[in-house]
Amino acid sequence: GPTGTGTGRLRSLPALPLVGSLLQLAGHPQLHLRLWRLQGRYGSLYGLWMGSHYVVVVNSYQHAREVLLKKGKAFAGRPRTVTTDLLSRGGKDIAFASYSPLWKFQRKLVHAALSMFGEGSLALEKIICQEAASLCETLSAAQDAALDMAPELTRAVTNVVCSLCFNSSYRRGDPEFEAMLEYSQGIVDTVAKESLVDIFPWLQIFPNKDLALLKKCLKVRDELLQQKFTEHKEAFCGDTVRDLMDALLQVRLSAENNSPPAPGLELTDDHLLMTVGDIFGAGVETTTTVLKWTVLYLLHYPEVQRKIQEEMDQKIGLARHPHLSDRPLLPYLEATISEVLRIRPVSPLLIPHVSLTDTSIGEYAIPKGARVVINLWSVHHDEKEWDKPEEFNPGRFLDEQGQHIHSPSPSYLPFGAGIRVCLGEVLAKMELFLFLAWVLQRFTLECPQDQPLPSLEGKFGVVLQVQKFRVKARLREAWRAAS
Ligand code: HEM
Ligand code: PLO
Repeated sequence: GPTGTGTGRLRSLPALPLVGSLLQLAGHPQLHLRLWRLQGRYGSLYGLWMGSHYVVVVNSYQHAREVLLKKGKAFAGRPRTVTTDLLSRGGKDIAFASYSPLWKFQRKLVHAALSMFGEGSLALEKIICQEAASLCETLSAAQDAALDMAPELTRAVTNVVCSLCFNSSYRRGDPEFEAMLEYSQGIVDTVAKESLVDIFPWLQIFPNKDLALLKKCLKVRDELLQQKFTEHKEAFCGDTVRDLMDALLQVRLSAENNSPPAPGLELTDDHLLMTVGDIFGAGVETTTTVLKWTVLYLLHYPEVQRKIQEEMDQKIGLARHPHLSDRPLLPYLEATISEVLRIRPVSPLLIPHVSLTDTSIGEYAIPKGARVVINLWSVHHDEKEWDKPEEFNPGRFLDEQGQHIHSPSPSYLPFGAGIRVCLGEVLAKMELFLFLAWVLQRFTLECPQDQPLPSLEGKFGVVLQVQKFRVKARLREAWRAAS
C-alpha cells in the first residue's frame, strides 16, 4: 500500500465554493440575511473575499460546532479591525482580543469576579429586584400612555451591571446616565459596521462620518471609565473587594507586592479599563436588546403573554413578587426567553473568529489567518432543524408535559460555545427572567390603539437592534384587585 513509503501524493482537500465579487455586500443593511440567502447558490459553507481578507462563512450547526467546540482552540483568534481596535485600544479587552495567555487570564479573572458578585448571589438578586420594582413604578406612573420603554429598560439593566462593575447606580434623569445612553448608541451604530470585518480599512484615511462619531463617543466613554478607575484606586485599600473594578485592582496589587507577573501577563491600566468597558458595554446592550425583542414579540403574540400570566397566577399568585428560585416553576416564561434568543439572536454573526493554524472545516482545508463568520441566523432558522422557523413558538422548547427541555435541536447556540463562549450567560438569564416576571405579573403590554404593530425586522449591527416602538402598559385587573 501507499502508506509509509513516503511517495504517496498528498491529496489536497476540496476547495470551498468561492463567492465572486462581493462589493455589493459592503453597506448592505442586513448582512446576516444576505449571507443566509447565498447558501442557495453556494451551499452552507463558502468562502469570500472582503477587501483583502479571506472570509469563510458557516451556516450549519454541524460546522459551527466543529469550529467552536471540536476545533475551538484552532479557531480562537479574532481579527483586528479599525473600529474594534479603537474600541479596545488595540485588543486589550476580552471580546476583541485575539487568543493569548493574557486574554485567558483576563477571562479567568472576570469569570471569577462574576461568580463571586453575581451568579447565585443573593445580593445580586436583591439589586435586580430593586430595579424591577423601580421599572414597574415608572410603568404605573405612565399608565395607558404610549410609552417608549427603551430608556427605562436600559436604565434597569445598566444599574445591575453598574453595581457589578462599579458598585454604583443611576437615578432617573442622571446626566451621567444620559451621556452613557448617547455614547453607547453611537458606538453600537458605528463599531464594526461593515460586518465586523472592516471591508475597507483604507476608509479611515479619508474623512469618515462614522469614524468621527465613534471617536467622539469613545472620548466620552473613556472619561467615564477613567473617572471610575480613579475613584476606585483612591478608595481601594486591598481588603474589601466591592466590585469587578476592585477585583482587578486587587490582582494588580498582589502582583506588585509579591512576585512580578510572568512576562506577557502584565495587566496594564489599559487592560483593566478595557476589560471593565467590555463587561459594562456587553452587560448593557445585550440584555436590553433581548428585553426589547421580548416586549415586541409579546405585542405580536398576545396569546403567549396570556399563557405566561396564567402560569404565573397559578404558580406564584399575586401576593408576593417573583424570586429567582421560581425559575423551575415558570417553564413557559423560560421557553419564551429561549425562543426570543432563537428567532432574533443578539449577535447574528457572533464575533468573527480567526484560524490560528492551518486547519479544516468538514472536508475543506482552511488556511491559517482565515476569518470565520458563524451565521447564527442561519443556524437558528434552518428549516431542517426548526419547524416553521419564522414562527414565534415558545412551545417548541417544552416537552409534552409543558416542562422546559433544553433545546429541541442542536442547531441552537445563542451564546456561542467553546473557549470563546459568552461570559455573561448566567447573569443575562437571571436578569431576563426577573425583569419579565416582575413586569408581566402586574402589567399587560399592548400595542397603542390606532397604531400598527411595530415591525419585527431587526437592524443589523454589532447587536441585532430593535426599531423604536411604543407600548401601552396596562395594570392588570387581577393585580389591581389583589392590591
Ligand atoms: C461574547 C451572546 C450577554 C459578555 C458573546 C458572543 C455571543 C454572546 C454570541 C460571541 C461568542 C463568539 O464569538 O463565539 C450573548 C447574549 C447575551 C449576552 C445572547 C444576552 C442574552 C452578555 C453579558 C455579558 C457578556 C450580560 C457581560 C457580563 C460577553 C463577553 C464576550 C461575549 C465578554 C466575549 C468573549 C470572548 O471573546 O472571549 N456573547 N451575550 N455577554 N459576551 Fe455575551
Ligand atoms: C456595545 C456598546 C458599548 O458602548 C461598547 C461595547 C462593548 C462590548 C461589546 C458591546 C459594545 C456589544 C455586544 C458585544 C460586546 C462584547 C460581546 C458582545 C459585541 C460594542 C456580543 C454580543 O458578542
